[in-house]
Amino acid sequence: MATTDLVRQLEALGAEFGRAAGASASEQEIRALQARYLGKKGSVSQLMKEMGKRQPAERRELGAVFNRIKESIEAEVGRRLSELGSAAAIADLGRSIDVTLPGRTVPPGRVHLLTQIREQAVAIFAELGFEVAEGPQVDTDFHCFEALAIPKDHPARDMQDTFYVSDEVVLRPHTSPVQIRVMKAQKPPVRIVAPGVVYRRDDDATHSPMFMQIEGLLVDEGVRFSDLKGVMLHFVRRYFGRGLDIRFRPSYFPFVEPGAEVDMQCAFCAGPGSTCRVCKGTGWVEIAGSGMVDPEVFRQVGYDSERYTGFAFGMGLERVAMLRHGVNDIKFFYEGDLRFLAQF
Ligand code: 2NL
Repeated sequence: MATTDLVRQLEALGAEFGRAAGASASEQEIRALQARYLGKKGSVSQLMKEMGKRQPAERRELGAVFNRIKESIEAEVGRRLSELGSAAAIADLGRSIDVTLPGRTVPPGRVHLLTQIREQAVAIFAELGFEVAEGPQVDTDFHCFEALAIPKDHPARDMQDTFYVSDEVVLRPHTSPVQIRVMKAQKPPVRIVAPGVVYRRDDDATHSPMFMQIEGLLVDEGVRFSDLKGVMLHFVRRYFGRGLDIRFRPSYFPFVEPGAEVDMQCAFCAGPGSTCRVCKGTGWVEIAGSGMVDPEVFRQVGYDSERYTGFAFGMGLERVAMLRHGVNDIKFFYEGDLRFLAQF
């Protein structure tokens, strides 16, 4: 190729670059274009390979042309970049911001209904001198069953009802193991409530595999069933208000003797004979299980059952919350739906 043709072609590439750069719309585009001309395999670089085949004099001349084209391409890149930059800055200045728009408010959070219920229940028992005790949610067969005199063949120990981690370790199905631990650790008098989550293999409109319970335990000399009655009555009156009454129905729990279920008058209806769905027209709703601590439990924790007596009770907190607020499905507590939760 004649030197003059080479020079003409280089000039043409330079001009071509100028037009393409003028039409490019972003830094990325310009950089890509630059690589297509000046990169290792770029069109300008390819032509310059011809230079090697020339005599020294021609080589000098071509070198000068090459440098001029290369510099003009680089200058063009710089020019277009600053052009695009100022166009962007101007567009930015042109944006209008409505400073009168109200800000986006972050709604305040709130304490979950179940937490409120638990705190209120604890506060009511605290008025009677009960202290809060806590313990692990994963506990041993001994703390959950054996120490409570629950026989080996009792249905509660069945795999159908309890979540087993291993033969000897379970997810606690009640908070009684907390009380067992406290009794093993300290002498009477004991006056505690154990609130917390418990686990059972149950799942329907009124049962959840994980739910919240509060149990109470009072052990001292001379504790009687009437003390239990007074504590339960205080709780119901403080929690549900008004002059609601309670009643005890004989029932069986392996860890108490005698045992009783605690009912309170239905807060939703006029009483027996109504069509109330909450109490099914009986006028009473069950709220807890209770009883006098079985001497076998005292033997298991090393208490002298000749000297001490005690009562215990257990309540499902979801049930209490459902009764108080007219909630008809336990799943509302766990779904995290603000349309429900924000009402409390
Ligand atoms: C229910 C029944 C109950 C207890 C829990 C208890 C704990 C110890 C010793 C004796 Cl350490 N008893 N707890 C007693 C009777 C009933 O709960 O239906 N709960 C929802």
